[in-house]
Amino acid sequence: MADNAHYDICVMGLGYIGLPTAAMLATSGAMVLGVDTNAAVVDTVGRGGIHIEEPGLKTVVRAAIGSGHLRTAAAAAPAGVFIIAVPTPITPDKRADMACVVGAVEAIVPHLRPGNLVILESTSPPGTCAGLVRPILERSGLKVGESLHLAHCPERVLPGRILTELIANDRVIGGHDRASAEKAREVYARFVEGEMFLTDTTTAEMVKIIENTYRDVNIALANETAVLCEKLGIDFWDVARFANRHPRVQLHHAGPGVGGHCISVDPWFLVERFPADTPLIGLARTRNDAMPAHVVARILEIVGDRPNPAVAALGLAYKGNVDDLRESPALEVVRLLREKGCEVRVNDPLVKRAPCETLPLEDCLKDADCAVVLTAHDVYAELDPAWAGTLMRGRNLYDTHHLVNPAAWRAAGFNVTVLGSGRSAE
Ligand code: SAJ
Repeated sequence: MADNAHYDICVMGLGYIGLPTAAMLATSGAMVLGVDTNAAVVDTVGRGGIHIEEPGLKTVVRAAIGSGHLRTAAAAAPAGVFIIAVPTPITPDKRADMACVVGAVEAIVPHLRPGNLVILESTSPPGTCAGLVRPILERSGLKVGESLHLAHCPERVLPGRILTELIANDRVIGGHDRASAEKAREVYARFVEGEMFLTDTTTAEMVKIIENTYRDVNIALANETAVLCEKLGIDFWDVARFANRHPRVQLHHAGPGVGGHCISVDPWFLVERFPADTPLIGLARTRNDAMPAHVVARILEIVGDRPNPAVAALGLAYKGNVDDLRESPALEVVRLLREKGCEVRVNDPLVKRAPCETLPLEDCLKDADCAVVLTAHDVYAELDPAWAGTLMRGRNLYDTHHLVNPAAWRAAGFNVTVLGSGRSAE
């Protein structure tokens, strides 16, 4: 197929969602064009490589490229279906930054033909399809609901399990009209084994945002409970374990804060639009954003009055076993520690491009007064306390994820502090 030929599906954005989706569609037999504004991504993927870490992704992409069903390009081309999977970050003043969505929609307008279907996958504030996407699409002269179909089908996959969840998870498909929703369902039926629920675009947009807001509010409750348990001299992890034996209670995990490009971002889309009606959602965000400062205060207590204490920061990624740094609370902890005069050495074996220097584990731990588990990577759960003890100056471990086995570390002579636990060492 020549590069300007007609594709079945054109996927705009080859990131965490667009790339696996494009590869799955190509695997199902569709002719897919993957488009990205980053030339390096176009090149890497075009050669069958990947630019993000995700279990199983490399195999699927390599096969899709090898079969000729997936091609990449820097610009859109005519296709039957356009899927937009570009980022929707927040601006520093906590507003949805829709520039990438607008750019992607504008880029497909010249290629639109009667009967085309446009699917927005990017997480977007409720009303985006109707109020932002539709007017841009109609610059083509086509009318949504008549000669053009429009749907919102938010992704719901968990980084680290993307390929499995892409296939297994249920999908909510919001159509501008019934025909749009049904056409979109046909596209996802190529690889989705979960159930598909059809609705309107604004409902689908709200469903996605509220899923992540539900998590954020519940994590805020867990974090607040953890702080209370520290003050009460009891253990949050016991409280959560026992409370969760109640059939209708599911207390989330406390931790150093909420990261990632989803849960810590999406609730702001509601607060921005309805500030007077979202006191709970806004407060939950503030509660979670306050956790890095709480962690830093605890570290300063642990190292006491030692001048310029050396802290080994174990982990930078926003959650365990991923390489993603976006909105990571670990970055904020490191920044605040440095601001307080600590000498911070950082380790993260998964992160390839960090905004600060990262060191091998041995160099990170060497002469540290306190080691802090900031990301729940498996490698830290398996860390040998005896070995760490031979390297460090002080025998202090602060675990912000309840990850390590405290008994093993205490047996190796460590003073172990766990976030949420107000118990003194047993
Ligand atoms: N976290 C806690 N306590 C918890 C759970 C998570 O502190 O009990 C923290 C994590 O450490 C991390 C952050 O929250 O910093 C988010 O991690 P996560 O694994 O819960 O979620 P994400 O951001 O990786 O992916 C979420 C998922 N949404 C839901 O579970 C409702 C995923 O299904 C979405 O597709 C994704 O957001 C997205 O793209 O919106």
